[in-house]
Amino acid sequence: MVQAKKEAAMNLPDGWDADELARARRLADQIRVGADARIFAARAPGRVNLIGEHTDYSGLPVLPVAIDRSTIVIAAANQTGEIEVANADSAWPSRRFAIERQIPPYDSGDWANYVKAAIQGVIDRFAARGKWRGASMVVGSRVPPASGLSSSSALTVSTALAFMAINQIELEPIDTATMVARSERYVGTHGGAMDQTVSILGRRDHALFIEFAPIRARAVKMPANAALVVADSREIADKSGTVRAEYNRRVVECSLAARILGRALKLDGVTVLGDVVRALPEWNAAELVEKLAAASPARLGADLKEAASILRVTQSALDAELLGHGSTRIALDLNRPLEILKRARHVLSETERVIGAADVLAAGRLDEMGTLMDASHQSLAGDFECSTNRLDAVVECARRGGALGARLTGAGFGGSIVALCEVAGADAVIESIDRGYYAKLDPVAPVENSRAVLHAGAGASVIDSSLRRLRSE
Ligand code: NG1
Repeated sequence: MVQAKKEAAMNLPDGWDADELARARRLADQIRVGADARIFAARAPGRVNLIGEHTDYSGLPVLPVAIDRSTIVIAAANQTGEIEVANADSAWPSRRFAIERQIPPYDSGDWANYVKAAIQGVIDRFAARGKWRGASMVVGSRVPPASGLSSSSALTVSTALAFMAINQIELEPIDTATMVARSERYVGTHGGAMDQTVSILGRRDHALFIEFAPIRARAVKMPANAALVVADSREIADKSGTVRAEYNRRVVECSLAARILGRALKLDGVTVLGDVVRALPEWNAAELVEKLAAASPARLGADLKEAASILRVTQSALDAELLGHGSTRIALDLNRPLEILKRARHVLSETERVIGAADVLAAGRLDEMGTLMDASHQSLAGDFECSTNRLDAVVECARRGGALGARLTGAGFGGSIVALCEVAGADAVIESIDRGYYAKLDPVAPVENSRAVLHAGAGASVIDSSLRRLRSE
């Protein structure tokens, strides 16, 4: 829960354990303000998604956990009216920018675009407010970047919370999630709202069953005997380049599938597959896929002409609706056809799996949960085509080591896998990945940084303090 606390240690929001406080203190020491100046420490976790991959932007459910790795932003109001932001990791250079109605982005790939995204999101949400306080910020992250654990959302959420605190804005957690999810599109990825929502609403020892349109979440207790092994393939899923193009392409393909299906079923106003599912309480994936196959070729020309003709709309109207305009316009590779059927088959079958998984997990039936995760990976690899040889290899090693199920987690195209096992079996899974995967990588980097047993941790929160008080907490 997002909560500003003014009091000392005993009242700190969940997630602020001794380690996190020590990190906050070290970061706060880098900010140049007097010991009694008011500072805010915002903490937002990354996430690992258990199941429900590439469903959120179709408005369909997901089942992630917030992890016990977070990004912390320390912020103090400044007099310049600008945002000055430093990163504790020297690989990410300091940045300074003015708070304007439309903040121009840095070049694609610049880390501070996520900072700008957060600030722009707050400004857009509270557009009527004329004057904004600037802030000096220091960022420190323990969520590994580009590894499918949503370091981007941890940064965007923590920055938004810090900036809101500086400007004395309070918002319900669900509203904050909606705002930040939208604002992250500033970086050009047309993502859903899973990452931001679980980062904000996550609960210790629980997964979150999140539904969309509107966002709502139900906590599902993680069985006490369950362990989550997360292993990074060390293949970088860089969301500022080709991965972003592939991701956005999937968003377009899924929306086209939805529109064609909506038309075939005579449903009004369908733009995402979730609209179809919500209109048909008795739906099932196999039947919907069959209906789609009857209404459309499995793949369509990439210039949207064929899709426009099936949908009986003009190509330019479809282009504007699907690809957007301005700095967030999606570029489509016009040499490749758009996959419609396979993408819809993944999203719809995955939705059935997610709904099943929430019940199975709540009942502690880990074997069945593992089977669903395996099926999810197969569908992501085959129909959604977002796995890679390396991700498949790590998944395979986890299974060989006795995992009950394993799958890529996050957008894919590199990044991490998540394996479910019993607590007592976690070491064997890790050993199998070490031996079967990391040992064969060249050059050999310390494996300790690449895989771990992660725990479901608390969602984001803010501490309102002074340097002096933070030091004594
Ligand atoms: P990651 O793994 O953080 O790139 C992305 C999207 C999610 C979701 C997953 C796939 C963003 C910020 N995140 O996650 O919304 O669509 O892919 O399930 O775009």
